[in-house]
Amino acid sequence: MRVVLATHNQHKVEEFQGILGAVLPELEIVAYDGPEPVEDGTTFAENALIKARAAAAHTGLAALADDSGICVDVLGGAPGIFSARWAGHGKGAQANLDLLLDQVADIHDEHRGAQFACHIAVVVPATGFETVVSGHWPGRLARSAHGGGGFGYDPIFVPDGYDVSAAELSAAEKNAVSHRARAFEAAIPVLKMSVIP
Ligand code: ITT
Repeated sequence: MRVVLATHNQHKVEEFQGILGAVLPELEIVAYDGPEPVEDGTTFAENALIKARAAAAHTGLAALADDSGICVDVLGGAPGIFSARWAGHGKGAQANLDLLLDQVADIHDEHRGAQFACHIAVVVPATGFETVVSGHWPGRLARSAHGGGGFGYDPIFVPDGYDVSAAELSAAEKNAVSHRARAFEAAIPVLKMSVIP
């Protein structure tokens, strides 16, 4: 069964394959290379649906999309849906991360709470089925970047229960406990019901 994954973020593709490959081997995940829709939703869920609908409409296949980001308590949940472009369009992950560290530089350790959020939309054009599931990964912001694994804000995110950043975890460890893994826990029964014959 072929399912199109509506992302242009190669790191997400690898994490999807790492998480899904073992659990639902009957799904063949194909990367979406069609036009990118404008992500003008106001929530993770709206943006995930916008991306999945565009890929489903373009390919005719069942589509999955992930909208995700980091939400910092003292910033009222920001960067949130703006995580990919927090320092401005096209500035890149390092600039985003540096800006966020600057913004919380004066914040004491006990107030540096943050969480990653991942919303996964499932759109099945053949039946009109649509849904969005989510997962969260609580933790706190480090004072500086550590580790070379993962992507995005991983080097400055210390998950609850760990003394190291998410970028210091192996891919398998991150894929077992991350926001994306938790969203998939919710997505798997939905995929079994809506996509797999
Ligand atoms: P697509 O829209 O093409 O899927 P994108 O990277 O633009 O790719 P989002 O709009 O969902 O995707 O933005 C997600 C951003 O949130 C991502 O670029 C990272 O900065 C951050 N992010 C999401 N998941 C993350 C993770 O597991 N580790 C670190 N940072 C993450």
